[in-house]
Amino acid sequence: MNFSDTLLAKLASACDVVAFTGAGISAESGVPTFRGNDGIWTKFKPEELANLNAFMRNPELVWEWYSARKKVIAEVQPNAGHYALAEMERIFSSFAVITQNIDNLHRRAGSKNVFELHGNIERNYCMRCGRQFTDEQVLNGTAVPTCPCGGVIRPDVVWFGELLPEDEWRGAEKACQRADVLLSIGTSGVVYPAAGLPLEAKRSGAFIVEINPEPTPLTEYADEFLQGKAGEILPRILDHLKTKSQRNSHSQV
Ligand code: BJW
Ligand code: ZN
Repeated sequence: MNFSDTLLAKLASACDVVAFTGAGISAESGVPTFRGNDGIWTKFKPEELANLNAFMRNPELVWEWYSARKKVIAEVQPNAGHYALAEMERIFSSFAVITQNIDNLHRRAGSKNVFELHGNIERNYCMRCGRQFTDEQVLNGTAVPTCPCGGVIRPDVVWFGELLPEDEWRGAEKACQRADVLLSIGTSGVVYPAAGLPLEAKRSGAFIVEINPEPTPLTEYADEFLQGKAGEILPRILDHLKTKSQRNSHSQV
């Protein structure tokens, strides 16, 4: 796949860049997506697992699901897509990763400016007193972990019907409003309010690039649709950026 001259020119002149990511960027690390053919929710219905009512009704089942996912995520590694974004943070004057993922793989790849819209599976907290717990403290064989205060402990993730963490959301919105280019990577774009961010960036003048093997509801609004895998396309974009910054540094000598 060759990149268009317009895309290369937009990237060459961009100061503020945002990468908006979803489960697809972690697929090549071995983390299943939610809604793809081998997505998690072909086997489990989201309403049975990712909402507070479901947790109150059947905490054992929800904890079983999260314990299994915590184990998968602890064993996988960031892939070429995550690493390419971490390097881009060193190239652009301002670069933010806004992720819907809870797997912490962006930070593990070296990205620093990360907004986690849906929480982080490595954290847990008591629903009564708010005390934080590590995985070692909660994954001790008890089906539903409890706090010394008697409260039930839950994973620190955002379920349907819950508000997104305020600081992360505010930071993400600001980054989108000032972005010159937004890369929407590996998300089906159906879960709101996160799915509205690329459109908010577009309304503020950003050039929207979508990277996904499949079209999504965002595709018709994207300025460029790069059809394929994040782990293959992002390193190629990075190569172009590096070639360009090398050329610039030679011309300054
Ligand atoms: C690749 C690839 C490769 C594969 N390379 N790509 C009706 C209309 C509009 C909104 C609503 C509505 N009814 C209810 C709502 C609100 C609701 C919502 O949006 N629902 C819609 C689904 C209908 N949203 C909420 O409830 C949110 N809160 C909220 O709105 O608060 C206000 C409120 C308060 C009180 C009452 C009502 C409202 C909260 C949403 C929380 C979402 N949480 C989850 C679970 C997190 C914890 C966990 O992981 O367990 O977040 S749901 C799940 O979906 C997860 C994800 O972050 C999120 C998005 O999924 P994502 O990342 O897009 O993954 P997939 O699988 O869908 O897509 C993967 C893509 O990758 C595909 O396109 C592939 O093609 C692609 N791909 N391989 C690149 N190699
Ligand atoms: Zn407690």
